Amino acid sequence: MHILVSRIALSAAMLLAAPAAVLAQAGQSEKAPDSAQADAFVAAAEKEAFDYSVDASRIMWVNATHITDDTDALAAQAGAKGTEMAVRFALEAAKYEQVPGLSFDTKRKLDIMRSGIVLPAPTKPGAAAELNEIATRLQSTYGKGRGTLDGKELTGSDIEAEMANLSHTPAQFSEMWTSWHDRVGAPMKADYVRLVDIANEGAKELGFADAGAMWRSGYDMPPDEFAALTEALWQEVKPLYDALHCYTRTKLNEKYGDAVQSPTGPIRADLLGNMWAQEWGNIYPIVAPAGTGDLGYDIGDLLRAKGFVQTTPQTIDTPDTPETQRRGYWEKQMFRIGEGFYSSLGFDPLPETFWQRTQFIAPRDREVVCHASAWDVDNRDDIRVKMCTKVNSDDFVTIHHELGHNYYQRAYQKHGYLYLNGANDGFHEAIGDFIALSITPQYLVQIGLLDPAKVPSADKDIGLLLRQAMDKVAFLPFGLLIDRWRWGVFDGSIRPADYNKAWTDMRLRYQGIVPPTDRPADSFDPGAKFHVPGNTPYTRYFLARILQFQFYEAACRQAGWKGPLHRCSFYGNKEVGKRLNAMLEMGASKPWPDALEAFTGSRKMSGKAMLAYFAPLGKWLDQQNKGKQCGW
Ligand code: X8Z
Ligand code: ZN
Repeated sequence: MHILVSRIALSAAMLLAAPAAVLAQAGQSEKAPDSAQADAFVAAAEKEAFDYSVDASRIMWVNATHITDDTDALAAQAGAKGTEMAVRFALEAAKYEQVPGLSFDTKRKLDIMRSGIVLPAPTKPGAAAELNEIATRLQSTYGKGRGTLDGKELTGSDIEAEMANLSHTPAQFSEMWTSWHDRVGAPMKADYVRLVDIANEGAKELGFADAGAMWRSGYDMPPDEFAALTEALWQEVKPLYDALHCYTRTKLNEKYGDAVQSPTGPIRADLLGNMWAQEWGNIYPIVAPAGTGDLGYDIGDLLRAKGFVQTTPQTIDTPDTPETQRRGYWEKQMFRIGEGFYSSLGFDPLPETFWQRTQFIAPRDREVVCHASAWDVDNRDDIRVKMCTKVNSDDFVTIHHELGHNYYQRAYQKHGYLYLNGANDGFHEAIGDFIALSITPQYLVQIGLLDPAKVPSADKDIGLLLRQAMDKVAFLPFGLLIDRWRWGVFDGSIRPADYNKAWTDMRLRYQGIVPPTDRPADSFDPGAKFHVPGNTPYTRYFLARILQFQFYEAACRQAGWKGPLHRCSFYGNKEVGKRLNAMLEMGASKPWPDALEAFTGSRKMSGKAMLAYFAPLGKWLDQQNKGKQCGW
């Protein structure tokens, strides 16, 4: 999580190193500060933040890959130092904002300092420390979380994989879903309530209405306009989601019967192949179109057929173990395939340290945060991933996602600290996903995973699109609602007594899903999703779902692709790589519409590319749904 961890900790924490000399100068001088002083403040702040971030990233890495009380204490301490630094910078930056004659970059960097803190704390003594102790405890609690299947405990990454295993019964899905939400989420509630109070107090001191308003202010437009933009994008794509929901509900009803899944109303959340019902691709076999639905391959099966073997706790290394039988060997090879895609576009190979320092699989002997993240530890070349990889299709895609973060980080490394970021956070999340849209059957043939005779014929197009839509389209309302809930929590319209009810209500309103079991009023189901205890803003993933199709459509146009959009792969296209790199290199140095224009020619985020990609499926779904009462 550089992005997740470092950048969060960093933006909160790191931003902050205001050089004492500069501050004294600004504060003591009789005259109002001038633009040269503003420049000096920014330069000194960037240096202090940069140095802090390297130390802090190392501490956060050790904590996330080796959770103990001691590493929690160290991480909380480092986080507190960073929060204090970031708040100090934000307050100082405000003093320079009105100075006449500021350069574009100084003004932009002052803005970033003012609003780029995920969890601000008030300046009163002890507040940053308490906030960071809570934030660390929440993240580690999630990392150590367990659910059960048939009464036996499973880790987070194991239970996530089991939710995708269609041989389980509805009762087993319900047990996994309920145990995970009860055991992981519920104990976090008191900490979360306190965290919200402190962060809001911090946001107010910095001149924001609440912490949610700060989150909405990082998009080169007023926060209200940003909220309206997300709503407009959602309305654009919602009809496609509604059609997919309707069709999927019919198929689940056919498979499980009325007693498990009613043919009308909401869908049971635990039947969709994913703990959070955020992506539904794993139940593709249940919804596949009759006759032409069998795509003939699953990426996990293809990997296994090529000899990729998933590491298990029973996999033992000894000095004599051949390399291909060592723990993590095959998972590492999956990353080699991902690297190969980026290399084919002309990006340099990953550094040797990537292969030495990445956590490829869950260690056997200690607790870790398994949720995948990409890190840039030294803001230079020490890029790595932390993942508990499994040999399956989801993780094959996630590897491309994480590597997208790492290549982005490397592309913008020449900038000053405050520009070491995506054009906006949605861009950072979209890069690897857009690359992964190129994992077409033909691409799988090119890299030797799929037999050329098995490439699905044109009559399988609807199946291919449906398989993608189950992941991409199904995600949209989930991508929106996590922060809609947190925005409400931060602005006080959702009170602690109603946290869970408001969450369940929003899951119903946006996604049309219901929990498999009644939820006690004091449960805390949001805590069972990593990004809530991990304090990672989530609207970025909603934006990324939209943006990745804009990037993909542009890349396929650049590549001169003439066939159906979803069959396009720009693997090996150096021209696309060059143009992509031009956007990535910009980092956060320009407003995001400039970056979007550099690669796509457009300055607007729009659902049109996504709708164009899925257009044939949209028509087909409407036919399937004829005569059905859609909605819930
Ligand atoms: O958290 C992630 C990445 C790390 S930035 C694995 N994603 C979201 C999630 O898992 O909820 C990628 C898709 C959405
Ligand atoms: Zn990501």
